Amino acid sequence: LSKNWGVIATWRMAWEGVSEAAQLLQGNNDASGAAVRAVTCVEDYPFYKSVGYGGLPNEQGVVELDAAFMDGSTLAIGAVASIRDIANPILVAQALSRERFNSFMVGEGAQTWALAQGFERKNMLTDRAHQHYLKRKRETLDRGLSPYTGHDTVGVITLDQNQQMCVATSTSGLFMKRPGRVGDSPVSGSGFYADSQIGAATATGLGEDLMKGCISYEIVSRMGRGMSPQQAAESAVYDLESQLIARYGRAGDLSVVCMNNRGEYGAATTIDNFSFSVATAAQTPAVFLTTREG
Ligand code: SD4
Repeated sequence: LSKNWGVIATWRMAWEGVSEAAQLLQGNNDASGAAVRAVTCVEDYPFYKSVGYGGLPNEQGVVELDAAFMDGSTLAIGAVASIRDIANPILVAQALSRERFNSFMVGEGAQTWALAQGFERKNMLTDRAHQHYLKRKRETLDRGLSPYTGHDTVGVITLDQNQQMCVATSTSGLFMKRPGRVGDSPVSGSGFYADSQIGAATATGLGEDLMKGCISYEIVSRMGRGMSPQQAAESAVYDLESQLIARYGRAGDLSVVCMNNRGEYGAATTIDNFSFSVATAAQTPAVFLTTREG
C-alpha cells in the first residue's frame, strides 16, 4: 500500500522548492526538513521580490524579514520578525521552535541570537530590489500610487509518510512598510497553523486583515470539525471577507492554501490571480492558478 505524503505552497515562486520537497517526502524524509528545504529555495533565489534575498525593503530602504516554523506533531513554534541581514530567516525560526522559552524573537534581539548561533550574516538587499524601491518611491510621490502594492509570502505545508505535518513561512512583508511593521506570516494561527492530528493551513495577502480572523487556525479548526480542505479554505476566506466588509467597508487581499493529514488539499482567494504549487502521492508537482470563482 503506498503511503500518503504531500506538499502545498502559496504562489508559483514555490514550485522549485515544492518539487524538491516532494522528492524528499517521496523518499520517506520527514515533514520538517521538506518544509524548510522548500522555503530556503525561495529565500535564496534573488529574483523573488518578496522573500529572503532580494526581498523588497521597508520605507527606509532596509530589508526586514518575517518567518515562522511550526511542527504539527508537538505544536512547537519558532518565529522571527523584522530580522535584518540574516541569510535564511526560516532556519532561525526552525531553530527557535526547539527553544522552550524565547521562541518568537524580533529585530535586533533576533539578529543577535541568530548570529550567536552561527547563522549566516548577509546583506539581503539586492541591487534589483533597491532599484525597485527607488522607482516605487518616485511613483508614490509623482503619481500617488500606493506604496504598499507588491508583496507575496511563501507558505509551505508538508505531510510526510508518517502522517506528520509542518508549516513554514517566509516574507519581506508589505513593500514600503514602516520599520518594525510585522504582518501575519510569523504570527501563529494567522499566517500559519499545523496540527498533525488534523491538517495545516497558511495564508498570504494583507496581513493586517488576515490577522483579524486568525485565518489559518480557523481553517484547521474547520477541517477538524469535518470539512474538506476545500470547504474549509473557501468558507473561512469568504466568511472573513464578509465580516471585514460588514464591519468597516473593505477587505484586503486574502489567499490561503491548506491540506489535511490524508494529503487532500484546498485553496481559496479573493483575488483574480492567486497561484499555488502542489505535489502529493497522487499528484505530480504542478502549479494551479485560482480565482474567486475557483
Ligand atoms: C504580510 N501577508 O506581511 C504578508 C504579505 C503577503 O501577499 O503575503 N502578501 O502582510
